[in-house]
Amino acid sequence: MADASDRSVDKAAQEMIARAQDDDIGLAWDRYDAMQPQCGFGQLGICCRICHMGPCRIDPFGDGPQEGVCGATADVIAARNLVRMVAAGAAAHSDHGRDVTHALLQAAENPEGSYLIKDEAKLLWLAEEFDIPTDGRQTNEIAAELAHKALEEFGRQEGEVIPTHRAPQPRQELWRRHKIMPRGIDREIVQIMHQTHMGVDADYRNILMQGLRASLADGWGGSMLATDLQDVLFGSPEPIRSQTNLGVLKEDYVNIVVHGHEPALSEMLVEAARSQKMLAKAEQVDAKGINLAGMCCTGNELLMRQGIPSAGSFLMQELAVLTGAVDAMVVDVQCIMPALADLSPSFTTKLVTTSPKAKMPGVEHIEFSEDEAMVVAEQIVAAGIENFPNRRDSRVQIPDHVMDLIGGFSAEYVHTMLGGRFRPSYRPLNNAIIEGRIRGVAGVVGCENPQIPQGYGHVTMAEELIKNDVLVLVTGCSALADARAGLLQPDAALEMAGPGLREVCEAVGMPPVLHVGSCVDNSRILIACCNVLLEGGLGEDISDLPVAGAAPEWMSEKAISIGFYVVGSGIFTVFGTPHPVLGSENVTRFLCEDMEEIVGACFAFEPDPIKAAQLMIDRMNRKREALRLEPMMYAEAAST
Ligand code: SF4
Ligand code: MSK
Repeated sequence: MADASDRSVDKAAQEMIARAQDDDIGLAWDRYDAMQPQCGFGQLGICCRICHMGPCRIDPFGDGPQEGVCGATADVIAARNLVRMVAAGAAAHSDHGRDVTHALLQAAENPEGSYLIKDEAKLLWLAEEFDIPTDGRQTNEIAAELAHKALEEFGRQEGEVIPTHRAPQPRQELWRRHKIMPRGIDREIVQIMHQTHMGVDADYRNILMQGLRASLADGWGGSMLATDLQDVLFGSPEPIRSQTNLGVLKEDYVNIVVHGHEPALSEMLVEAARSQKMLAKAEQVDAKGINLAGMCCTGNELLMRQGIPSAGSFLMQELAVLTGAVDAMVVDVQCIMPALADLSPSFTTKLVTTSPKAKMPGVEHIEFSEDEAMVVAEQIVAAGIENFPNRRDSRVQIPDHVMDLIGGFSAEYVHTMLGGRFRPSYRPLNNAIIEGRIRGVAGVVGCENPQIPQGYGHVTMAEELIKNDVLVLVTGCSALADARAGLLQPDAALEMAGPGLREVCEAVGMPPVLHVGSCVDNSRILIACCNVLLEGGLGEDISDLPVAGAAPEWMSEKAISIGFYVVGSGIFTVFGTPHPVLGSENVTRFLCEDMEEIVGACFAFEPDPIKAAQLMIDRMNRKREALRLEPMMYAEAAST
């Protein structure tokens, strides 16, 4: 039996993995082991089941078939499979964005309803961008018009998605030149599905370029709108203290874990859980109170805005149930393991699905709708409270591991954090890069995957980067892995950061690893790059900047879409495990070399997080040289 420390670097996770092993309960890691050997054709991306003449597969050794029944080559098959992953990932992000837009419309049209508009300044800023008159108009009127216009953006048939115009001019011109400036996300995804239908596009390059275009509609459209409109509705994040790991669950409280991605319901759950009505109900079942905790990106959304503690990241969803202390796990969409349905009853956890898009057989479904948000939220909290007396105390085992953290860094807040309330500005960040205190900025994002010990890739990479004076921005499960390791605390800077980065962190009082949000909030990293360029002195385009991206433990199709739009925006990006395309030399070369010529950045695949960090650092050094920046201020930081 595998040692728990081979499965996760985190002590709380190890404790629960060991518990599962003792009780002979299979977890994602065990199911992964049972799946070995995994299908080599699938791993290489050269099986096709797009039409019913197939399934077809290409012999990677060259002895067997080199074409499908229709004549599709490994290049065509691998490219088609990959961009279909982009389509699915972009759809997930952008459908999330559309749901937020509906919630904004609900808030605007029904001021007495569940939602309020919390960030009017951001609403007005967006109104200007969308050419919406504001003089003499009520906030609600403006919000309604913005919601309608934003909804039109998702389906935009012609022209350019409006937030793409936030990108620097040279980037916009590059997108137009290569015909990848995106229209609406719906349009681009439909085009991917058509282009990759049997017997349509047989040019792997053309297929991959459409993948880029659709991903840009996600990053600069669907995801960016999701982030912006969530900020308008629920407030733009500002630094906030919180905690993470399974130890945030409380023995004597009703524990409700919210898991998935969308904050529209979970924001209401926060209010419901704090209400006197629900607290009184909890008292009736002898609970000391109601403890709401996050999981995955719904958790990140609540953590960033409300300071709600996070119980964990993707691979911890089953482990949270194993504590026997979760009275309700409420799931919305994305990254929810179907395995929860069988596991939950054994540990008296009431699993509740809430989205019409994500149900599970035999699991209670309490459907969420924006127009009855608070009613549904109260119903769900009540279900958790009613389940509390069913807990079997002898089965409760909450690992004693909790880590403090600071989250809530938005691209906008960086202005204030660095420049102060009176002179908000990116100038201090630009100067720190120009003078060689900070080498560059890395975005380390994405999931966890049982192929890699949980957290090893994220934490090792982040530590290596900060040691080399690289400021690290994190989102999603990467942020939570670093948080568990203590990297989201200012003190971490003193102990681990290189001397230049340490100086900056000490002066500002910030951690060297900044939590900027959930998966859709990777758009905040793009905006931070735009703000740096606007501040001046570091080039004209995003591809000029000493920045890099990484997804060391990715698993989701959303990660492929994110990778595509980040590279398409000009940022070199390393994936820990390769995209499933290695069965096609041409597609692999396109991703890892040719894209450099087209969009000024490309992918690399590197499983060793230290080597991957070094690739990112090399890239930053080359960009620094091209910009003729000062040498790094402290030479010793350059060595790893
Ligand atoms: Fe086979 Fe071509 Fe059909 Fe794919 S599209 S399953 S390669 S015949
Ligand atoms: S939750 S997409 S496992 S980051 Fe956003 Fe984590 Fe990846 Fe889901």
